[in-house]
Amino acid sequence: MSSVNPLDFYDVRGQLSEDEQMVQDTVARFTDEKVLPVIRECFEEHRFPAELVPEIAALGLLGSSLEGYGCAALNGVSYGLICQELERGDSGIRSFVSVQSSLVMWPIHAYGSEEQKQRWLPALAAGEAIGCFGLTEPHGGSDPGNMKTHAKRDGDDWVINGAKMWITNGSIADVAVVWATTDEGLRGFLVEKGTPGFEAPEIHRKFSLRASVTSSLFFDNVRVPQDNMLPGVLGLKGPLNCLTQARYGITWGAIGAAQACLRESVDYANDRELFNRPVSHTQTVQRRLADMARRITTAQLLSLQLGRLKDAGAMKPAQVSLAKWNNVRMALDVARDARDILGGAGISAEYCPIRHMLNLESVITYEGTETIHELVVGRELTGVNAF
Ligand code: TGC
Ligand code: FAD
Repeated sequence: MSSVNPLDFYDVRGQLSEDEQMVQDTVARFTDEKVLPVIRECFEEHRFPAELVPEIAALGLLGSSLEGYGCAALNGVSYGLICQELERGDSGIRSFVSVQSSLVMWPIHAYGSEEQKQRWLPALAAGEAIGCFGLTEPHGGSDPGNMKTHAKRDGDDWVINGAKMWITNGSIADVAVVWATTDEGLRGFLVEKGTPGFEAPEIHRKFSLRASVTSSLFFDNVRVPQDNMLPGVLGLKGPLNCLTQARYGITWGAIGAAQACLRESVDYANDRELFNRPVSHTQTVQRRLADMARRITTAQLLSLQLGRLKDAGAMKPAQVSLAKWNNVRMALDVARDARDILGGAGISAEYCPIRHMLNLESVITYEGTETIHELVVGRELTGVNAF
């Protein structure tokens, strides 16, 4: 039998420290024991499994890279492995952790006042509070520089008007990190659930990320005190820096989804007998499986190197764009191919490829569409902004 691990062809695990391996094993066990048994039903019922949040928090997976405030202070590679193992279960679970960690806790930690950090970070790390990140607006998410939501100073308060769309965790969030234009430039605000004029209705009828909550946010003269403004950043680089953290995690997460699809394809092709032999004994199917392994392997090596750069403080946004583009495209192609290798069974939720495939249609769109990331790399190569 083969001496290589089909899901880790180049032994990326051998490059991990003992601590990193322990993180991977812990999250893998959680996915196998807690996520996989419920996720198919959650996807079918369009339900986020909120009952898993306390355990996700107890494992230290929320804000895992942050220091202090009850956070685990793990390195960037460990955060990547967390995303990979969670998304092997479902992109919706990884999404929950990405948003809470990279898009809510990270900006409060990086840009918040000490009072804001004390108020929110321990509760968010413990899963006692949930957060969401409101950047995208209904008229076009790719160009957040053209933001319409605005906040106007009124004495010691700010008054926010506008709307956000496609916001993960929106309806279940206790606090929303909301980006709005002001007379001074773009600013971030913490808007608490229940603030008069603030509504967060859920978006229904999704065919993707069905095990995740996605919402609109509406702000009708929402009054928040000056103390709820994030003092540490002004301008579009504020939210874009958060996206760099989350996109990095997604590069790893996509690998997990693809690994689940490859595993299912190999098992199915070994079992399925056609023309008096397992379909895995045909050259065509072997080439397709080999191609999946090739693409997963290159994505793994990309994310590992990106993680090492991140941990050395040397990771650049354009490098994250290249990996987000490559790895999510890889995972979506692998999921579609896996769906086909399973034939008719591939359209059934009994098997994971169709669920991953549908989820990855969101993953390739959110956190910057594939085109946006191609154009970021193009701009890096030419120096010309072609957006
Ligand atoms: P541009 O002029 O390029 O930049 C404005 C300022 O931002 C800085 N910057 C970045 N900083 C950190 N990380 C990055 N990736 C950055 N990219 C740019 C830049 O240096 C500049 O700083 P300064 O100091 O000079 O002012 O801005 P632009 O308007 O030309 O836009 C560039 C573009 C198109 C790349 C950007 O708008 C973009 O990334 N658009 C895509 C928007 C997006 O990704 N939205 C995601 C919403 S959140 C989400 O989808 C969550 S899903 C989560 C889940 O469920 O898992
Ligand atoms: P548009 O920006 O309208 O893009 C439409 C098309 O135009 C795309 O194909 C795009 O690639 C293309 N395009 C754009 N610009 C150019 C160009 N210059 N040249 C050529 N083509 C171009 N946002 C948040 O703020 N917070 C969240 O928590 C969040 N969660 C999400 C969860 C889900 C399930 C989904 C689907 C989205 C989520 N988003 C979130 C929004 C997501 O970030 C946006 O959908 C994404 O940024 C794209 O914006 P858009 O949907 O408005 O598409």
